[in-house]
Amino acid sequence: MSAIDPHLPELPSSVELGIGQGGLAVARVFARTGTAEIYLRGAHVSAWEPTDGSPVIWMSEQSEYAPGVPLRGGVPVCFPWFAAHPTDATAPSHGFARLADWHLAEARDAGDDVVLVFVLTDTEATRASAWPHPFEARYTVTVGAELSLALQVTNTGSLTVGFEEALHTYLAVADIRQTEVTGLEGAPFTDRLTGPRPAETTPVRFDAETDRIYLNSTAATTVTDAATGRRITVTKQGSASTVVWNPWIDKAAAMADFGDTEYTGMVCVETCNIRDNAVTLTPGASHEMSVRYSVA
Ligand code: TA6
Repeated sequence: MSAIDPHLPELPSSVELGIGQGGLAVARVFARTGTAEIYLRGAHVSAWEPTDGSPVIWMSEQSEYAPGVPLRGGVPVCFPWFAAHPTDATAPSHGFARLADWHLAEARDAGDDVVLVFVLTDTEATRASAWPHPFEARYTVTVGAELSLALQVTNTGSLTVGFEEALHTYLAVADIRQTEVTGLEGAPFTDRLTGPRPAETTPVRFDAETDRIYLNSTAATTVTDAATGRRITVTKQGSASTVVWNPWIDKAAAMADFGDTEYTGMVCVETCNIRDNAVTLTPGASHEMSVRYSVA
């Protein structure tokens, strides 16, 4: 039990709970091999930095930290739908999970790493939402020389349910115009701007707004940042969809919480189960989607 909050677990010295931007509760993590920050709003990883490297997770300087507004950058947890809700125009983009206050259920040292477990269960608000089902989501964040994220969803209701999910990760790059994403060659994709596209044999490169959905793709990907030589490898389990996104100039300028020139410093490689790859859970069943980021 912690003196700070009777519901909190005992915290190891490597984890501090404090107040971050906008007065929001934040967990600051100091593992021997890496540091991180996770806002309890949305269980939102907003920073991760291996001790021998530079920041890997990107956050916008313009991000808002206000109720009802998702943080811009980091790792938004998108659940139980992806992007706009298919039938309810009033429903928030990418679901309610990233707007909800998650509970820090566990925090412990694990060798050189630190493990935190955040939990979100159905509330009056979610039961009144476009997805009113009972559920428990457990999100395990492992911080160290690598960053590992695992989202486990359990159907605690009596009906079979379907949902979409995404760890919508913003990765920091020195220059998007010298960045490429490999691992998706040979996979057909849908470009949200121009529709279904045939597989390509070349890496994904960026010279315009890029918003690609790869379905039935379990491949690991690597983001190569030629300007610095850094490679970020994204390895996933339990995920059949990958999204690659950069807003480029016009869309960046159109977003109030995204600096007009910030598009050059980020790329989203998102670990998902969306559209045809949505998850179906019978009563009592669980599903886990996980992803690991390593830097070379
Ligand atoms: O990740 C792709 C995407 O669906 C883009 O179309 C863009 O809308 C992005 O997500 C950000 O969505 P948000 O609701 O966070 O502004």
